[in-house]
Amino acid sequence: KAVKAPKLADPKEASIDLGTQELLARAQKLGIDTVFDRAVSMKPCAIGMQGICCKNCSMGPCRLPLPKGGIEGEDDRKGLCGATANTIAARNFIRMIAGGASAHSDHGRCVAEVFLSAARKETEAYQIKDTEKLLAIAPHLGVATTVEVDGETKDRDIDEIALEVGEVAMAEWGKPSGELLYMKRAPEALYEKWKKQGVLPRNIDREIVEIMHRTHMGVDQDYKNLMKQGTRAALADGWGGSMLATDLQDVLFGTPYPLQSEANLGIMKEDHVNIIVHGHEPVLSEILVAVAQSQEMIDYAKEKGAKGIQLGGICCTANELLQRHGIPTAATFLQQELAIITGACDAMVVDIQCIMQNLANVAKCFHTKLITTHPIAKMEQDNVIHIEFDEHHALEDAKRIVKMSIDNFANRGTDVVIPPYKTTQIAGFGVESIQYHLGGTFRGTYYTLNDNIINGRIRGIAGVVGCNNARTKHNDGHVRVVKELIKNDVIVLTTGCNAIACAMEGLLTPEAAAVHCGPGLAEICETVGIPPVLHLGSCVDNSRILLAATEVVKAGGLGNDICDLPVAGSAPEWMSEKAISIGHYFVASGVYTVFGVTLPTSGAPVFHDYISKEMENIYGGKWDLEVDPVKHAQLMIAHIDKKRKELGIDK
Ligand code: SF4
Ligand code: MSK
Repeated sequence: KAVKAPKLADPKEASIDLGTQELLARAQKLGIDTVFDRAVSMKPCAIGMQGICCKNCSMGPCRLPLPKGGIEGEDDRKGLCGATANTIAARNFIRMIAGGASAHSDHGRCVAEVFLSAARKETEAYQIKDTEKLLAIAPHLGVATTVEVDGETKDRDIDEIALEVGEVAMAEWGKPSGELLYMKRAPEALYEKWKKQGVLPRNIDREIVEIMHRTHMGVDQDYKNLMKQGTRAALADGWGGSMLATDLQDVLFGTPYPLQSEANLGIMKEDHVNIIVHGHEPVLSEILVAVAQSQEMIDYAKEKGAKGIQLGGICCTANELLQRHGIPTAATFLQQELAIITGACDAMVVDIQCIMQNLANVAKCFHTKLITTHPIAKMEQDNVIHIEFDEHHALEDAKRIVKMSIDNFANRGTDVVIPPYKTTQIAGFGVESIQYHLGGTFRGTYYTLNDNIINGRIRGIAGVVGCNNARTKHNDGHVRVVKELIKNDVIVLTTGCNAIACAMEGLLTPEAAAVHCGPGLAEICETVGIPPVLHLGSCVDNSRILLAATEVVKAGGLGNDICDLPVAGSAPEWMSEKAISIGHYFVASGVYTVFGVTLPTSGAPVFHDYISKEMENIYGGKWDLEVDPVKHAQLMIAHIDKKRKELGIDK
C-alpha cells in the first residue's frame, strides 16, 4: 500500500517574510517538519474553537455544537450536568485568563525573588541599578523615600528602601487582606468603577486560584458572575503581576531608553558563535549578555576559530535584551524552529513560555545544543541539556552555558544557510522616554502627545500587541493592521511579537514615517525623530501601555478616564492564553480591543454579545473580533473617531 506523502505548507502562503519562506523550504527539503507544516496536516477541533467543549469532569467532554443556521427560539443546548453554552464558554474563557495571568505573574514573582536577593545583598550578580525608578515606584507601594530626623526631612537610605520595596512587592502575591496597591495608579474614575463593580483584586494568587475553584464542576454557573472573576484576575495581571515584573526589572536591569539595533534571522553570523536566547525571563539572559560580551569569552571564542560571539533573541527574552542592551532580535514566535534550521545556531537557551517542544526534534537534526534553564520548564527529549539557573550562582551558570556554546562551534556542519535579510530598528521606549521625546511632558508644548491628539495631528493611540499564530499567514496581520493605523495618523505602541514583526518590516525607524504615515503623524515623527511605531517591550510590558494611557488622562484635556481617550487595542495574530488575559485587562481598563484569527466565544452567542457589547456599559471597553487586517484597523479607527467626537476635538 502506497504511503501518502504528508501535506506541506506553501512557504509563500505561510509567511510574508522572505527569510522564513526560504528556511521553511529548506526544512521541507531536509524532511524536517515545522509548525507551518503541522498546521496544514492537523486541523483544529471546530467545537473547541468555538469555546463550547467542556471537559471539566469525567462525564464529558460535553460538546455543544451550534446548529447550522444558528439557534431558533430558546437555546436549550446543555452538557450532562446541565451547563449551558454560556456557562461552558465563560468557564473556558476565564480559565484562559487564569493561565495567562499566572504565566505573567509567576514570572513577576521570580523577578521579585531575585530583587529581594539583590536588596539583601545575597548575590553578586544582581544589584539595584536604577535608583531613580526605585524612588518612583516606592510611593505606589506605600514605601517612604524620606525620613524625619530632628524635625528635618532627609533622604532615606537606598538599600533600606529597596529592601522594603522588595518585601511589600512580594506580599502582593499572597497577602491575606486589602487590595493590590498598584490599582490606585489608575485614573481615579477607573479605580472607583472597579470598586463599585467589586473587581478590585485582593492578591494576585488568590484571584487565579478562585477562577480554578469557580470553574470546577458544579460551582459558578452564571456567565456574568464568572466573567466578574475573570475581570478581577485579569486586572491582577495587568495592574499587578505584569506591572510589578516590569517595574522590578527596570530597577534591577535599568529602565529602557531608545537605542538602535537590528531584527530578523539575518542577524546571525556564519563566522561567529551564535547563541540564541528564547522565552520571557531576563533574569538569566541579562547575565548571559554580560558573560558573552566579556573579553575572556570573546578570546575563548577566537581560540576556537570563531570571530566572536553573536547573541540574538526570540520572543520576549529578545524584547527584554533588546530594550536594555540593543541585543538584536533574531525571530518571532513562529520562526523559532527556523533559527536552528539555519545550521548556524550553536546554542539555543530557553527559559519559560512560548517555547515549542519540537525544538528538541529539530535540534537533533543539527549540532545545536538546546539548553533549558528553568526548574518549571524542562523537556522530555534526551538531547536536551538542563542547566538549572540559580540567582546565587548566576555567573557560574552563565559561563558554563557560554563556554558550552563556544565549544560547540567546531561541531557545525558545512550546511549553514542564514537568509540575508535583516532590518534596522529603534527600540527601547517606555512611558519615561515617550514623555522625554515628546516635549518632556504630556501636555503644554508643540510636541506633547496630548496637544497633538487634541489638534488632530495624531488621531489617536493604538496598542498593537501579541503573538503569531500558525493558523494565519505569519506577520501578515501584524504588519497590515499597523500600516493601516499609521497611514491614518494613529500612533502605535507595540510589544511582544507584534513589535518583532514591525521591526522586521522596517516600521520601527523614524524613516518609516515619510513612507507609511498620514501627514499629521509623519510631521510629528519627523520633527522629534521617533518611529511611528514605538516598541515598549515584552508581554509583561503591556503594563507600560496602561501607564502611558493613565499619564495621558492625568495630563488633561482628553477626559478623565481611559475609556474617554481616542485609544484602541489589538492582537492581530494572538495564540496564547496570556493574550486573553492581556485583552481582558485592556477591556476592563476601558479599551476597545480587537482580536484577529478567532475568539473561543462564537459557539455561545449570548456570552459573546455580553463581552463584545454589554461590557462597554460596565467598564467602557469591550471585545471585538475581525479577521481581515484592514477592516480590523478600520474598526479601531472608527472607535477612535467616536471618542474624538465625544470629546469635542473632532476636526
Ligand atoms: Fe459535561 Fe458538566 Fe462535566 Fe462539563 S462539568 S464535562 S458540561 S458534565
Ligand atoms: S512572546 S506570548 S508569542 S507575543 Fe511574549 Fe510572542 Fe505571544 Fe509569546
